[in-house]
Amino acid sequence: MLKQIVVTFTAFALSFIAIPAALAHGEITLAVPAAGASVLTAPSEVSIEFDGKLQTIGKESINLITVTDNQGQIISSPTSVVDGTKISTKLQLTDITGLVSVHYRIVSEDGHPVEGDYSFTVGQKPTLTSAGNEEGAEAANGISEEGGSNLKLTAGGFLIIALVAVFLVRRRKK
Ligand SMILES: [Cu+2]
Repeated sequence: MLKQIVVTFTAFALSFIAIPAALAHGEITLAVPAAGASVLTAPSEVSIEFDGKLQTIGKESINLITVTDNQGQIISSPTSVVDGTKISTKLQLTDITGLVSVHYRIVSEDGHPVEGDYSFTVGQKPTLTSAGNEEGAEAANGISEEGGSNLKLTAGGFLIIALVAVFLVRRRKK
């Protein structure tokens, strides 16, 4: 009975190990304004820098930032400009306050599409951007990156528990 549980448990733990692969590319290194930041007035543009060059295919806009205000209205230009590792878009409407949402869809250097969202707030006392940036970038990546690494960690924990269990069962039999 115990052995059966251990075997099931190990299989369950192993099923998680296979997942991690799609990590560590298309990560944000700098976002302006930073994710989670507060700025007094709306910026004229929103830019995001990634850890690798963005892929471009001809003139197709496969890399795009879409910025929306707190009413869900799109306030960014329909096109984004890609320059190496950086993508930016002009804001067409800057007379706004409140939560501004940024959605990005890029193709990373290795050809993987990466999507994400983050937000910043307009109309409030500015936050310290130097300290906020890295955390902000992490928050922006949160959906895919953190989720992945947490999963990895959890799987690792499961595996260790499973191995200890197997060891104990074997010892018992002797
Ligand atoms: Cu990739």
